[in-house]
Amino acid sequence: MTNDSSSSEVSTPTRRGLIAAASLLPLGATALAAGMKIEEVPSPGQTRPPGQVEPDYVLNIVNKTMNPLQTKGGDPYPAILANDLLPGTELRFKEGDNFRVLVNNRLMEPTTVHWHGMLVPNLQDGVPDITQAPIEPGNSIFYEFPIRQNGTYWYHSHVGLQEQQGLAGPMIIEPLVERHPVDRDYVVFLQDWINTSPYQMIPDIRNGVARPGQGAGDVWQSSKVHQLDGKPWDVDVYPAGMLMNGMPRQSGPTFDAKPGERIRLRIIDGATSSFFRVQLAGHQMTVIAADSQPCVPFKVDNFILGPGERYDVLIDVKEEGAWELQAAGMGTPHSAIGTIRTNKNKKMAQPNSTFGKKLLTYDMLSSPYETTLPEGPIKTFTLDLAGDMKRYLWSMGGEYFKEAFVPNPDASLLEIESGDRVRVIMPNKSRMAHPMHLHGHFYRVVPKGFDWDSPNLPMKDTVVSYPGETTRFEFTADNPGNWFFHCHNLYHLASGMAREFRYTVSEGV
Ligand SMILES: [Cu+2]
Repeated sequence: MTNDSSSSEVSTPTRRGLIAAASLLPLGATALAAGMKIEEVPSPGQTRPPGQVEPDYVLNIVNKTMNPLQTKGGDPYPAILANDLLPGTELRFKEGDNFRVLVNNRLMEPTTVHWHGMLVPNLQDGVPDITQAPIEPGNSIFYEFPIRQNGTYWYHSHVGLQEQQGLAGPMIIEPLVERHPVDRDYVVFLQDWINTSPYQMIPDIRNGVARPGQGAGDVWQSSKVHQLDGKPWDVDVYPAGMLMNGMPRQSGPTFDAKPGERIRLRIIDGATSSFFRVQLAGHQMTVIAADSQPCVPFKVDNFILGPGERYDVLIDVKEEGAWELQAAGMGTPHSAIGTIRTNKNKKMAQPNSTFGKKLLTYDMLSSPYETTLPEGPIKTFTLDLAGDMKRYLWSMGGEYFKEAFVPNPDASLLEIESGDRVRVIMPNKSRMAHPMHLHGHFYRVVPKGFDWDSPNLPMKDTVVSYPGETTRFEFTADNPGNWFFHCHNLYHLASGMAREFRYTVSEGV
């Protein structure tokens, strides 16, 4: 950091009594400490006093009412957005740059923003009560850290259920050296939407309300629900519809192309609870990265992503035409739809109603370099993923994390030490798929059929654990702090499905 004021310490007491968020506050703290109103915090391009660091982006977190699915007869519903946009402003940086983002909370409630997949210093991780105090109404936080990675990421609120109200957006880090030069590079940001209050969902589920999430004017066609291999895909919240880059299926985004071009799609599941199965009419897709991390390129007909996951794919456009890009919401009758087209007059080719056979599975992902971890003391955690469906509480390792909808939390810390080789084994004893996300680290996933010693296992930050299966991963403890580890289904998180990894130091050291 170049800002002298960044060294000032401001202690922010939290529930866990540990945290000092101070060194990440150069701009906002300075402005606020000087008694400036929030409106007076300068925007990019405005002149600042010498010595102050400019943010590259300002995210104003605001309320708005909207009906993004264009539901007939649906009343606009209160949304929470970054810069009035759904999804929020795309953040784009270059590897090696400093990440400098000013977040202004212009809501009447607290918020934070988490930078999903970023190897941040712990205090910049944006998790209330674990790495920082929530940003109170009218307050600001300046997040700043060096960027030492590249690829496709996203950001989202980590307070309450604000993510379901729209507070999420894409974040792209361009590499210093591009492995896959392309003619066009598009972001495909997928979200689910409900035309009602997300805070009603868990009470409704607990009260046995049919199809929580369905509001006035919403349509749910049971005969058209997307399944996997003819098996039901369980959902507990029933979205009103899906969005691609904030647009509903009837008027989705168009991605222009020319014959002969190579296109990169950065597909991000920024949904609250929805998994998507993605296919493109008339094309296979070459997968080149999973959760920002490169993989040996391979072709698939389609893939499933869970909330938090990202896949980067290449498409070679061979001829004139228009092709539908479908992201089918698993367990729902809804899809987000876009079009890749070379010619405005062409009729759009639609994908087959049955998905192509070659579905991406984790055992197809292979890192282009060896990912074997350095030697270190092996620490193994076995954490059952389970749900108490009568009370609608979700647990990891039989314990419930303190969250809004958890009456009696008892989750203990998962204690690790720097240098540990941490192994996590998660038998999924529930009927639902859980996208399990670890903050602040990438881990190597050990798919079925592989063992801990396999050299080229894929690196990820979010892994889907399927019902009845056991998911395994390992990481080196190399980023000290308190790190959230949770299911990225927001309703599962809010009802207990989370734990905290905490770095400790052995006595006597
Ligand atoms: Cu879950």
